[in-house]
Amino acid sequence: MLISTKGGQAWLIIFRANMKKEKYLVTSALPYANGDLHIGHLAGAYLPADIFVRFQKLLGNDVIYICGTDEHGTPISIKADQKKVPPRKIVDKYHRRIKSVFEGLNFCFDNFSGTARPVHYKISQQFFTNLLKNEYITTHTNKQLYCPNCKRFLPDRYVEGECPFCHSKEARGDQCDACGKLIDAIQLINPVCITCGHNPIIKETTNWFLNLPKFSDKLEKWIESKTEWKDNVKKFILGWLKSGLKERAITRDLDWGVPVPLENAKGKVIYVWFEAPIGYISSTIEWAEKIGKPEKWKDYWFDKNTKLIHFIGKDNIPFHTIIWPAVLMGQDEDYILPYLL
Ligand code: B3M
Ligand code: ZN
Repeated sequence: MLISTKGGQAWLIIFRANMKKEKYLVTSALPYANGDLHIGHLAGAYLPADIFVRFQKLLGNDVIYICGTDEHGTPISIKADQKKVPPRKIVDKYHRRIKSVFEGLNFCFDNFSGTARPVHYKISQQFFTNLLKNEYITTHTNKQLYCPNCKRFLPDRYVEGECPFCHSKEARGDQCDACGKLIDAIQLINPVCITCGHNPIIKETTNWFLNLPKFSDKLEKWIESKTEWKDNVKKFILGWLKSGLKERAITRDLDWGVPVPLENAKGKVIYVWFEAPIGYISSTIEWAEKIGKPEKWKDYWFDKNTKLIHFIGKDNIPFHTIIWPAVLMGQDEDYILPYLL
């Protein structure tokens, strides 16, 4: 490599004779399509990825850069309820705005998709069905808050009430900001539906759970082998594994999301953190179709030589190091696992 300056301009000249090409699949966290991007987003998961991708392309390596908007989950539904419009409208609006910011800044995505598209529904449902067939999914019935006025189960962030610990009157269904404790919504004293102000009742509902304990050994071996990972990330995740993984609900009683592909699961959708990372794959499929080589996505996702690199925010680490790899491990095909994040 050589850097020369000429007329005040710096030129980077790279010699690559006889160097083996490397293969990268680079992704940035899918931003929620419920608001505009701010500088923190850009500096966190996008700018560093863009620099990395441009550099790899300059070196002549085989690299694709994949992204899109995350279009499900309560962040979207709550925004839609507040604005009294269908979620689809929110998602379309912010997808357009986010995309145009990225275009204005000249980010070099090879594809920028969205998770409310048919290609994403199809593959997310296949992932779910496969895990079920391979006996990695269980069902449990538990009690949840249901608003008789809105006629629906209330996701955690749809309820407020009195904190059972510190008695602050403004606790949410998942957490109390006054004392910081995590709450199970049914523990709230005098809960109120934030949409209509009525008091919810307790009702039983069945949900599907990812049997994470079944993946513990495999995950632990895999993480131990990750010499490229930062020490603090590794320690944090291994600590989590050692304290024992719990089954995790991967369906929700909501109407906006990827429908659970089962006859007996009407009115339920797949949990956003189960399907959002699958968006990396569906966006790659969309890219392959766009370039007229519909099978080309497999060259990346099924090739052991591909280095899968996720640029994400700190909060997203547990999802990308436990749940997402488990979802990939439980498939019939040999998907690659994250190389670095
Ligand atoms: N949308 C969370 C976030 O924007 C989530 C990332 C998904 S990455 C698959 O921070
Ligand atoms: Zn209500």
